[in-house]
Amino acid sequence: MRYFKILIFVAFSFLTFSSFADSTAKLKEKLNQAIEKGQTYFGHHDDPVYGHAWVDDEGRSDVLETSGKYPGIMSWDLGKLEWGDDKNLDGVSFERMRKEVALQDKRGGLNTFSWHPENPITRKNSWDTADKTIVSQMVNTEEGKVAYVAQLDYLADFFNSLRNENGDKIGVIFRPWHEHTGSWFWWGADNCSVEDYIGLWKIMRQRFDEKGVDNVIWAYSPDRCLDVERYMSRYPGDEYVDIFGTDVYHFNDEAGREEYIENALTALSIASQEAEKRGKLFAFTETGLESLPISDWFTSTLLPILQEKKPVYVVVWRNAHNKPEHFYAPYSGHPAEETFKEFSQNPQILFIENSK
Ligand code: BMA
Repeated sequence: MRYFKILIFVAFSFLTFSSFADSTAKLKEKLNQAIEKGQTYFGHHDDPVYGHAWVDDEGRSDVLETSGKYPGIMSWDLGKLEWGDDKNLDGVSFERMRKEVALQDKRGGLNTFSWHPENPITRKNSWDTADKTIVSQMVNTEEGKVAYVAQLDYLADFFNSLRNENGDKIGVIFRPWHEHTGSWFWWGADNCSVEDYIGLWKIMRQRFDEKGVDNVIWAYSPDRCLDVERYMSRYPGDEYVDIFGTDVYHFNDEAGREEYIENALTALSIASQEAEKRGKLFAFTETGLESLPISDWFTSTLLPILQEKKPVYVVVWRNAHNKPEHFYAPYSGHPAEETFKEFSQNPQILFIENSK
């Protein structure tokens, strides 16, 4: 009887472990294959749910309409899921997001998530930094922790619900608490202590483990850091991070081009060094030039950076449907369309063929 119990226990552990291994192992394998071939998945935020001057048309994508292919990686945001809302902060329905994640997985592409939450204490948005005690309350007070964990439960349920046609979980990337080395979010450097920031990660991971979330791999994504001390200053620890990321944007059009290239190369070198030391991956977790005033930006500016550094993926930000200047990928008819297409045909850059 005793042996029987042990046998059952071992079988059960194996089952749990293999289901853990399955979704994230598949994802890691894909990422590793790209690295071995020196390839970079190209990503676009909210790509198939809206674009420049259109919203909610199924099957559309500005990237598809300009390059003939879907992005290799879709980027999504969970902001407002922390209250159990139906739609995120940019109006994307979570139901639709779930469906699109499965479609992208079926196409052979990847999915990554960021989170711009409202804080659980005063319920102000991510950019409201007036109260510098928010993170400390979430991490150090019983009431704050309970409120934070209640938010996390919505996220955990959502991740657990990401399934393919067979009902198996889909492995995805999550990069919570991003750009924390800047101070524009309430979890940013000037708005909480190092220990409390790391506490956000610890509580999150503990809760996700309790809720059985086993299909997430984790990305750390400081904003533009030009030295390793700053980059690593709030690093939560090797057990919390799988991918070393960095967010670097191109500002000031042509005048800012050299500076952007330098900053991106420096930040990516730091991310890649730290990743390599630990046998982990690194990625260009967010970038872009708003409105693309440099029409060959993808081939003249981004491509050389990717060729030199070879991050496993790069994500450009969203093409808003209701803010005409707020776009980072070209749309049909935009002057950057032609060279974007050329970029998409480069064998190093991974897009996904449209299977329709
Ligand atoms: C910012 C802008 C905002 C958006 C936010 C979260 O960079 O695109 O309009 O609400 O990201 O997606």
